[in-house]
Amino acid sequence: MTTLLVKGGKVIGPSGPIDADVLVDGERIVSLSLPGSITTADTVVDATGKYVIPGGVDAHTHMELPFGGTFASDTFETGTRAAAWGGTTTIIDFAVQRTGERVQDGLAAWHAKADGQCHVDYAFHQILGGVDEDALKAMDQLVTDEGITSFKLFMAYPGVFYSDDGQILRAMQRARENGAMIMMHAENGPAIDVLVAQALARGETDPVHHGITRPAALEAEATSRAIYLAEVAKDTPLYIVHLSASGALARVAEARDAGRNVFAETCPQYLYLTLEDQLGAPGFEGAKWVCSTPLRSKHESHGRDLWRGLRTNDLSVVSTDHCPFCFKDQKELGVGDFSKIPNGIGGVEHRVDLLYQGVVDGQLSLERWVETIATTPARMFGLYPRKGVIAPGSDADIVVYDPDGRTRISVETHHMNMDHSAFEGYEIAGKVDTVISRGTVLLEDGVYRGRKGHGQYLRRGLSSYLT
Ligand code: DUC
Ligand code: ZN
Ligand code: ZN
Repeated sequence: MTTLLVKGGKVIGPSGPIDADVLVDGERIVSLSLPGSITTADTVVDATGKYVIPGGVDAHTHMELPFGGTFASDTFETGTRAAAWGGTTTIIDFAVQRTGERVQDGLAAWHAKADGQCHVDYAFHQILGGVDEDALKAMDQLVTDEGITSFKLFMAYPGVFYSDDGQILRAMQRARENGAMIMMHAENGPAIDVLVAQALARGETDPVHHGITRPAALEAEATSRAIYLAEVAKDTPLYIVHLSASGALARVAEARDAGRNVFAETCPQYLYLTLEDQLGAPGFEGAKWVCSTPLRSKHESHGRDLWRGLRTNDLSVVSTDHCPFCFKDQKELGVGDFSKIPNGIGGVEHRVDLLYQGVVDGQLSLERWVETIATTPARMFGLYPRKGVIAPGSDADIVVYDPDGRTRISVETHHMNMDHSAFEGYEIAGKVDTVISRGTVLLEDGVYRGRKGHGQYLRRGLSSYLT
């Protein structure tokens, strides 16, 4: 086996920063030791003056997702390469069962897209596009045989991914039995469809109306309903995805205060971007920021509340909901009708940096930064302690992060397959310096050395938070 030593850095773990050298043998971490106590290794990475953190775990991506008559523009190859550039060494993507399709066929199609293509390790959640007797049986089989222990349901998108309350309850009851996590897209889709039709009838066709017709109240209502349905299903574990609104956060916080098995994630776009400044950009420009849940108004308290929720652990995880579409030919499908703009923002490359900016701004501690981007998603989705921590026995997924570096986000320099950036021009204090995945250096001195096929499929266990 070849050894690798990451020396001189400050290792950030759940119990705080410690000065330690990290020794890797093959694909695993074998020890953390006093600085300078190990002097030889086949490869030495100098982390002096830098943070040494576990590789990022992005628990919410959509490579090649079919949506609105097109496909998300990152393949597993381009998307995982961009993830590696940004310090994310594990993604959990969503395999899709379309309505009318067998769950196992949807899953097989996802494996076929990803197999041999990935630069970093990957796992799958399963989207259930139709909850029926077969799908319920498939849930058991995926948990037992496939290492897929979480299922996403949609309260939005009637006619596409939507499940009604009865279907949701049945899937939750099944999850309570087999130990899986239910992930919920919590927006009231039928009510949104009414608002969308009314807006279009009034001639309101610009991208900003995507946000106006998906009001925060319909996210809070659906979040509350999901929490009640999970209670009826004997407190089945529930994870609210891409939470963007203060009202929804309040419902999650209430449930957590009551000791319920309720968790939530937010995404960088909801922490930094707003309905007025981005979605409301002049003309059709705002289409770049059409995603669901939508960006929220800066005149309300959403962004501030989300940062607080991250500090208090009412929000446990930051994922990207990476779902990129090019402006040309893809977002443009919705010129003259905002409801035809494919929903999604690409950001898999920038999550680690954008959340480090939260540390610089005094919103998060260093430990909380690492928890929300790596440790907690690994625990939440059955990948811990293999992923999400720098500890003996864990995979050697390690990022050396330079707090004195600077990152400027731009379409000119990013590696995602999209013709614009949702964070164009953002300057961040901090920079991904070196990226190691299972003992292999992917990025060093600004030079990318990774390759497609290095990334392996990860079978996941049950959530560490399961009670
Ligand atoms: N939201 C998005 O913005 N894109 C894909 C699916 C979703 O729920
Ligand atoms: Zn969603
Ligand atoms: Zn999503």
